Amino acid sequence: MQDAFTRTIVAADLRGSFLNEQELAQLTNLIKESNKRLDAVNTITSYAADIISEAGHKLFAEQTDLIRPGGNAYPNRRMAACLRDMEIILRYISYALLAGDASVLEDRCLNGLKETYVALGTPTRSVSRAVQLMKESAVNKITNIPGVTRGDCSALVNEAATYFDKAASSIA
Ligand code: PEB
Repeated sequence: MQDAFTRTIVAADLRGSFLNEQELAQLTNLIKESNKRLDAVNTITSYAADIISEAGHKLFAEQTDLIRPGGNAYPNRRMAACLRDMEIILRYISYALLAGDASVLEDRCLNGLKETYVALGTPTRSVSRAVQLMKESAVNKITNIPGVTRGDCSALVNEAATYFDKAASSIA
């Protein structure tokens, strides 16, 4: 598992050189913008239940077969497993956003996940859609954090979106 700092250091060490100007500038910017990052992570963390519930409702409204007898979110045991899976994926995305690096998400969550769903007979495209719907909800929450002054958080929102996209495309 890496973060933006260790990733940069590992790359510099491989070259056997000091951090270059560009690397230092990127890390300086990361520190300068770190309050926004923490606010965003805090938002995903504290609104996790809402994000999962909103995305779940949309998924089951779009794909009603999932909740009918024989569907992959029927009966309650499977529904619970599905919501739990969404929570696990969202949790790893929140770690990646904190770290500024996707490796924790890739190594500890996505590695082998698609194969697991194929083996379980869980429709991978539906799980992928669930992740996209969580992205929509999370991006909305991050851009409208109550009690936090509105500023330019587009870079951070874009970065968060890349982690959701990575998860969605690795499962699809
Ligand atoms: C991945 N999910 C399930 C299982 C595992 C995972 C390993 C099998 C064991 C179990 O049931 O606990 N576990 C999960 C995960 C990590 C992990 C993400 C990451 C580290 O360790 N059903 C649907 C939707 C979808 C869904 C499309 C979006 O209709 C999911 C939610 N996952 C789902 C379901 C099961 C499951 C298990 C229904 C139960 C499958 C079954 O028992 O038939």
